[in-house]
Amino acid sequence: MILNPDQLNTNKDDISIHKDQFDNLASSLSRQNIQVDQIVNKLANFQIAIPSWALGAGGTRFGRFSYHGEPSSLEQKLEDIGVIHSLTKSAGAVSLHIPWDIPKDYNAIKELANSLDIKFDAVNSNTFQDQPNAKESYKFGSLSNTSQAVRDQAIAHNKEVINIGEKLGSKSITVWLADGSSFPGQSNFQTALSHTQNSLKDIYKSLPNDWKLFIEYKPYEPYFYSTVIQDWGTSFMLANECGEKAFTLVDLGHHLPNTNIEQIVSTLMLKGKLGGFHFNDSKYGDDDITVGSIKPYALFLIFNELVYGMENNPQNPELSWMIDASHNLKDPLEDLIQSLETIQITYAKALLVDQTKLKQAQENHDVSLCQEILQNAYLTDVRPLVKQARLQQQGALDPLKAYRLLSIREQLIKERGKNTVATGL
Ligand code: LRH
Ligand code: MN
Repeated sequence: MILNPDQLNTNKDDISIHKDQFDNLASSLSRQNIQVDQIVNKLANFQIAIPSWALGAGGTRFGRFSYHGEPSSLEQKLEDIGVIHSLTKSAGAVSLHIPWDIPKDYNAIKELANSLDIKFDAVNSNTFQDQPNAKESYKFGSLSNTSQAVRDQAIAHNKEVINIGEKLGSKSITVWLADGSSFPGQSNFQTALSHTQNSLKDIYKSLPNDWKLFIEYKPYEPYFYSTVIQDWGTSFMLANECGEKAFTLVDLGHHLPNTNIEQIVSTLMLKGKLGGFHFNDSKYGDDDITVGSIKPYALFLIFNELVYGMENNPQNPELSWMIDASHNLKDPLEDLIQSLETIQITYAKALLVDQTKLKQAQENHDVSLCQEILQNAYLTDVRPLVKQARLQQQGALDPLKAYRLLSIREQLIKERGKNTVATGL
């Protein structure tokens, strides 16, 4: 399914209402010496990678409720991302998970992605599941396993993932390890960490010069007592040991309750070791639900540190922006459209923060004014800016509304039937 721009924004009233709202907001922001065009351009250039493993219905150990019309091939997954990108103009990249999404025909896949204006962001390795006919099992770990043979198999897999990424034009690999233990005494923490360090160094040696290695941390799940790469500090330490092309990846759902994630982000940027994000939201665990659906202000505080860091930390490279979600209830495409919208809105609010005034108030210990400056930006309805950025690129004024008006899910079911199942989580 390919969408063309003149199928969008057919309701002229919506356009004129938007114009009024945008003009009002733009004039009030200009009076505060805010460069509205700059913000709109930053939003237009802000592209977020869609996870190839989140285009079908997710599930839990208690069950999975299929969503009809799911993509059953990488080609169909790219088409679905193409639909989201046509509507939002902010989903111009895909993050593949290997082996769930190994291309059969690399040239065909690259041509299709190119025709849909989709780039290949980080590729993800998978040493948390055993593949059919695999010689070694990852049941008791992969890069940290006590068995050299298992570690070698996992290292070889990661090198294969880099090769696949190179053929597609990707420039980074994300390594997330399930490795850990579910019972006290089950594993020797030091041995597990040393094996992991040496295995990552081995993988790092195969990294092309212009590539990055993202080390993703997580406190628990699938194991419930310890995780080898449990927190940002462990990932940061492992990245430093590997070298200048290794960075920490922050998955928002990978923090214990009430963790100050914005402080972690600011620390990693100051140290030049923040590689990128897996955006999602959560109430309790790694729930992988719609971005900003539970803690929108926390996401704003994270973006405030990102904006400060992008202005003040040239030592930190350009970041990789990716969503990592699992859809148990919503239409996967609607869920991703809502997440993209929230990320854009939150970035826009953070760009309204007067960083100079805030720094001054912080220097003066004017605590109340600090909060006023932050919340003035947070409480500004920036949706006209996000809509303007989309309109400038022939996207939909209201992507979710357009998705429903065009009956895209119904068309996908007609094309693919009710029982197709997408690979992934
Ligand atoms: C682990 C994780 C990781 C992916 C997986 C799909 O929880 O966040 O990023 O490999 O989800
Ligand atoms: Mn993740």
